[in-house]
Amino acid sequence: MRILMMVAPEEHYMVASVHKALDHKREARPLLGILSVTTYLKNRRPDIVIKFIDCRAEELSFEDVSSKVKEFQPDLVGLTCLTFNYYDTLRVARLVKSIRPETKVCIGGWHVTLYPKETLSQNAVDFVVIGEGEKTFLELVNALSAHKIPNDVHGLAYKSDGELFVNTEQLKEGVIGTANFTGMVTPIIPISKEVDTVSSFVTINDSRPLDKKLDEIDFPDFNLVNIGKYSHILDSDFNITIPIESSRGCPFACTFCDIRRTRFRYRSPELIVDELERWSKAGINSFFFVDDNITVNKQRAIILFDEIYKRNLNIEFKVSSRVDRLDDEVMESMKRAGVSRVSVGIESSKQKYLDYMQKEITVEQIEDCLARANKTQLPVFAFMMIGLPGQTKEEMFDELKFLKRNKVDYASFSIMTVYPKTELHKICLDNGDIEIDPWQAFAENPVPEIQAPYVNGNYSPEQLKNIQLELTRKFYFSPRILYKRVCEVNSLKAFVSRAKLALRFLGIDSIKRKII
Ligand code: B12
Ligand code: SF4
Repeated sequence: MRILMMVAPEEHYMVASVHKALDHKREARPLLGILSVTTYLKNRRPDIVIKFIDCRAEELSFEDVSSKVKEFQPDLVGLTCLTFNYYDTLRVARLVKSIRPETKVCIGGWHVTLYPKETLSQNAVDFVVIGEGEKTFLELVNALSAHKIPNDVHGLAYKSDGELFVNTEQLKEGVIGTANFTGMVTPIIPISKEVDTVSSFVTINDSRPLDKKLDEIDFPDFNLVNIGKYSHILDSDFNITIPIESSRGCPFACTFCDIRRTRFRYRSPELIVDELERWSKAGINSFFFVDDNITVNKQRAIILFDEIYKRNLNIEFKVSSRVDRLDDEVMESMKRAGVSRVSVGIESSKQKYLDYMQKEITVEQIEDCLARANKTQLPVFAFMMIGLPGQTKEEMFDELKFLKRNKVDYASFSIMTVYPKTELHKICLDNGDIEIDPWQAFAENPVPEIQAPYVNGNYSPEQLKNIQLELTRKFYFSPRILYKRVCEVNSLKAFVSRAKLALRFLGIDSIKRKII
């Protein structure tokens, strides 16, 4: 059996919470989800020929995909999909089928987890993996290579003889809190031009509990990708940064977030540090923890950071947390271990907006946390939110003063965006802020360009994006921040990249492109 795992080329870029000039190519990280699924499979089925291509990082086009498929002749293609690359992912699926109709196509990732039925309604898709994919994909491959119908593979949705089956392994386990499956056999109505004309049915099997610990899941094998192709615009020396996952899930309730109220599970600290040590011995000393909230369990986090410190690895790494999970003890252990940046969702300096988002924190807690981070000399990246319901331009600009007053080192200003099937999405549909659900329409009938819905009410999407750009420029071009960033530049490569970023922020590179 020959399996091709792929990240689709990025041709259509959906504008969500970040202006294109700020977001596009700002951050190229190896995608842990599909890498993790591939590694898990590779380690258990060495008999299978597996190829991995990240078209985004390799800057491959759809024509390149065609050649690769013709050359490799895969029996199964695995694709990863967020809502933002659904359109391009489906294009790859259709391309594969047009070249080799007998090849099976399986898609996993957040978007299809939220919309399995709609995704399977597309002709070119044979299987959808719902939620975490390592075990489900292995079982699917085992079934296919044994020529069996994968009807006992939990977490899998598929078409078979014109029928559509959904095995909802993880739906009831809180991986996606918005699941509304009932356990009954439910006919679904054809929904788009792409839909199969045969009648389709959904079958739901019993759910299977998620593993409490993540230790059974192998760390992704980065030898599958060309690691030199990835970088982050804010990485100080533009050395290779490896993403690493120490936990999954977050019990908090922020309404805009998909991870809201999902069960927190983690890897053993020793195994995580073994992995860091392995990479540091190979010459890599920069890491980015993708955990939604690494300090959900403070004791576990301290054990992890202390273990890193004890092993004297001489590494630096970035983490994400919440202001209410960062007490002095946690911050000191972070600092000792080598945390170079801690990202926190501050979102707003106004209590009414924090409450609206159900952040469950107060402005006082934020200020206290920032003061202590300063004392510990722990650089903070503040995730700020603008475009909140009814928020005025003045209020948005007030956030700059707040960040300056609290000596914040890095910040981004996302426009509040209603992401699919989040609590915010539900609220907006219930109270009529959104009359026709754009995400449902997109899931059923994806179009190349779509503007994700905003909630502000005072300003148009264009105006909000301009405010966002202005805020970002004002923040990063303030003398205080400029000085800090210049001090960080320690190589020519870093200087050139920073200069390019600065030009992009100022809109100068787009003017140059227009002239050319
Ligand atoms: C790190 C991260 C980023 C990084 C890297 C992106 C990346 N895709 O890794 C950066 C900072 C660049 C980023 C950017 C954005 N992100 Co982001 N990000 C994350 C985060 C925190 C972790 C991703 C991760 O590595 N998870 C760990 C891996 C192991 O899990 P996984 O990716 O889900 O993969 C598992 C399954 O999905 C499945 N699976 C995945 N692919 C495949 C493929 C196959 C074949 C199979 C079988 C299974 C399978 O199996 C995997 C293993 O169990 C997630 C939240 C989260 N916890 O997932 C948000 C998340 C994915 N991001 C999100 C959003 C909204 C964004 C942005 C739009 C934000 C913005 N500023 O505009 C941009 C979009 C960028 C883009 N153009 O795609 C949303 C996505 C919602 C959606 N409907 O698609 C999430 C879920 C967070 C949220 N807001 O709720 N993000
Ligand atoms: S704390 Fe972070 S990960 Fe948890 S629900 Fe809020 S935004 Fe999502």
